[in-house]
Amino acid sequence: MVSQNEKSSTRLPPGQRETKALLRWGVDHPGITRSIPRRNLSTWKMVVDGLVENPLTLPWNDFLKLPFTEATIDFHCVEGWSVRNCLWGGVQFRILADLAKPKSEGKFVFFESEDGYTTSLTLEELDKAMLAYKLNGKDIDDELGGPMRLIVPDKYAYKSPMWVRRITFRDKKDLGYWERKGYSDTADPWKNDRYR
Ligand SMILES: Nc1nc2c(c(=O)[nH]1)N[C@H]1C(S)=C(S)[C@@H](COP(=O)(O)O)O[C@H]1N2
Ligand SMILES: [Mo]
Repeated sequence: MVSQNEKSSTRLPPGQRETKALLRWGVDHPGITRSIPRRNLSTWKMVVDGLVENPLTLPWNDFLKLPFTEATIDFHCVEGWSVRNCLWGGVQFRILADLAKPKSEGKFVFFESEDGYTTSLTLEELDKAMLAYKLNGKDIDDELGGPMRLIVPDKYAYKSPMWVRRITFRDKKDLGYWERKGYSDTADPWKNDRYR
């Protein structure tokens, strides 16, 4: 198997062109709502619930205590732009899943964000995902999904929700915002897998 890093050093997925920086929400392109959710770390909480043995409600300070890792990951928007070598820092999704202890039937993970955006992935697809709060060594700006967003390597970016606030383990697949509108649920940029 070719790793993400080997792939990114040689080529971009089909139909993608390189841009230098991530597009800022509400500045470079419109989101699903006009307004950008502004962080309030004193009231921020992440909820992990559904089919888990141990539901979690993590305030910001507790979230920061989870083990920190960094990874260099390319970013591919389904509209055709890619940003190479983003250095994301945060908590591996697996660490949070291990704390929440999904039941055997809870294999479908549904994400809800502050702006009403949703997406979903299987536990297997989330194996290398990160709940990121740093980008290139700095806190992630509100315009780029801060204080915390999911980053899923090797999926189009609509599978990387910004401003995540709730993660629910379910026993069936429920489609997210763009997937319901016709975008691919598997979203593999290397297969040009854009539409359902
Ligand atoms: N909450 C939320 N997350 C989202 C979206 C959104 O509208 N709301 N858009 C997705 C899409 S289509 C893209 S390309 C990226 C954009 O991320 P960026 O603003 O960091 O470039 O966020 C993804 N995650
Ligand atoms: Mo996108």
